[in-house]
Amino acid sequence: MHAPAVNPQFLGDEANVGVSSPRFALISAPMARTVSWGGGTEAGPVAILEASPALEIFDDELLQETVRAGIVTRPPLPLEDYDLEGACDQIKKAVARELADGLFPVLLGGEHTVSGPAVAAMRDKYPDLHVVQVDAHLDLRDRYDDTPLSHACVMRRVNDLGVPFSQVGIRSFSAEEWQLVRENNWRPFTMPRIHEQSDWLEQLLGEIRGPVYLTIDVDGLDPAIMPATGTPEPDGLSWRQLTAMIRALAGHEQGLVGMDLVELAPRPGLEHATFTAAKLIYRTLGYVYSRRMRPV
Ligand SMILES: [Mn+2]
Repeated sequence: MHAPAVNPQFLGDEANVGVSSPRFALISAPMARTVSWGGGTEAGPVAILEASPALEIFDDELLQETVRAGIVTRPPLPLEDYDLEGACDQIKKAVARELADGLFPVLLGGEHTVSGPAVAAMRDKYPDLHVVQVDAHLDLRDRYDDTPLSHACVMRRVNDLGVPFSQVGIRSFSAEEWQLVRENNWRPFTMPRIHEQSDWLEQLLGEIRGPVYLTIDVDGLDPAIMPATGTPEPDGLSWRQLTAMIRALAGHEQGLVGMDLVELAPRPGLEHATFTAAKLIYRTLGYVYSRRMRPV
């Protein structure tokens, strides 16, 4: 199977604003090889792109047309031509290409595995990179289903790279993962912590020194608004909690330098979830484009 002749574009025809040097590049990585349960994440990128023309290009919070920054959509990466390692290498190269051209990469998964090679490319350009992971899960297993490249291991691989990270929205993990957290004195922003500590966002900003790569596993959001994912865990982040966090990150010191959104598994009847993912991406790009806002 090869990519269809016509690839949908983020925001459809409204993305064609004639900007000579666009700011943002969307890269589709429809990988779903190590999925535990549910499945369907390979359909995430095209579903987001196809839903996106329904967005208002005038952002209702930022009161700006973020599309004027220039948003280009690349053809989907031909990952089916490669084994798992080779596919990860293609993702790393694709992200590195955008960075070399001065664009802000926006990677669309696919399963969470795709974030590992993206972070590797980002770290090559930004040695003091900090990863902020939005997720229900720690994803700190060393191996899962006999592979170190499982979606359930992605933050362990980020840790192997020596990149510091903060984890937000956490509410599902194994005993071994929690032991690793305790041994390293990591302090993930679990949902109980977020509910109990009203200054959690200031605490998060306080851990961040360098530019931020944001990886959003959509299961970090509450399944009431984001049911279309493989493992929908109750008691997740609200839209307001998540967008307030991203707004603060974008306005903090060196801000955001790249992002991904992963683990969307579109389902018939749950089109609002796909639309929510598309709006979350557009809102995040809006925060990056407009650094006028104050953090927190
Ligand atoms: Mn997850």
